[in-house]
Amino acid sequence: SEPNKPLIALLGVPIEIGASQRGTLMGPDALRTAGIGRVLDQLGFAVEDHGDLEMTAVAPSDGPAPANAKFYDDIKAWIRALSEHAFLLARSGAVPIFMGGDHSLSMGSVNGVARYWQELNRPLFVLWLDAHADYNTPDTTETGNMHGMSAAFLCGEPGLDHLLGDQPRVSIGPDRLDLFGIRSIDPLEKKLVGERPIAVADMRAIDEFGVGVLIRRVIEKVKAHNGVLHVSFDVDFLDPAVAPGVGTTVPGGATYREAHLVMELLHDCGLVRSVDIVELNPFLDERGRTARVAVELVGSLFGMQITDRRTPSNAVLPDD
Ligand code: 4U7
Ligand code: MN
Ligand code: MN
Ligand code: MN
Repeated sequence: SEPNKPLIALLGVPIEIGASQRGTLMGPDALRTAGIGRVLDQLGFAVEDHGDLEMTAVAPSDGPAPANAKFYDDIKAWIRALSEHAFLLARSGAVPIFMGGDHSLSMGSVNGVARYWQELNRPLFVLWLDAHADYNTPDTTETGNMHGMSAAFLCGEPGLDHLLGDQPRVSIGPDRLDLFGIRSIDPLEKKLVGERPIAVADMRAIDEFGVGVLIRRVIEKVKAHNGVLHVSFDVDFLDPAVAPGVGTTVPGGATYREAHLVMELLHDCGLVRSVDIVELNPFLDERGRTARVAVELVGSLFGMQITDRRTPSNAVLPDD
């Protein structure tokens, strides 16, 4: 690919068994159909589509699967393969975009990129854009669905301890996780999140302070630690009126413009090094609307602007 263009690597991860509703396996192709590659190409990136991760072999059984983790053996095979692939994509110098697939895939994508940044001694922070906290463990889950456990796993919570097998496990630490947009959390999950030093911008905080203030707070924290940022974008972060194509809709989500502003601010900070787009369920979508919105948001995240004028950073006085 052209040497002077920044590189984006697309990888489809068509996993659906982490969720209760079937259909997220069609997510990667819906994002392609909605033009994710074309949009990034037009923004000046060299885009490499690595196709879909394929699950050829199921990992050999290494002990009994934990109780309350549905499809554990199949998911662990996905996660191990994905963690290795994510590590290699990050090491290649590309910004990887992991196209789901349900949110269980983040256990592999984030673990893999975290392994790369750990080798460089740059702390990785994770921004979790989601209606849900995804902070269940096999002990707290009410459903057994592993897409509700990924953030907890990444923060080193116990219960899925052998999931990665021989892959090195790199916990990000709960103080490096930002839950953003949450409005549905289970009782035991809420208790666990409350006991951890996790930053939470729930929908009430977003209503009170606006996404501009709250995203800047996330960005300042990452900057203060000389860190980099992974964005894990669950499309149910969006209000169901904007994004009907998800299996776990929760009312009261981010508006179209709130979500774009989040992405625009993230682009401007220059710290985003990897992205998940998860939970898009084309089987539940209305004429491709949700896939199209997701691709438009990816556009904003990678530099699409309404005007090409610089925005003042303090929102009061122009910079010059
Ligand atoms: B998603 C849930 F019980 N908390 O654990 C659970 F409400 O990736 C939902 O954010 C999890 O969409 C949602 O099953 C997972 C449920
Ligand atoms: Mn495919
Ligand atoms: Mn999620
Ligand atoms: Mn969710």
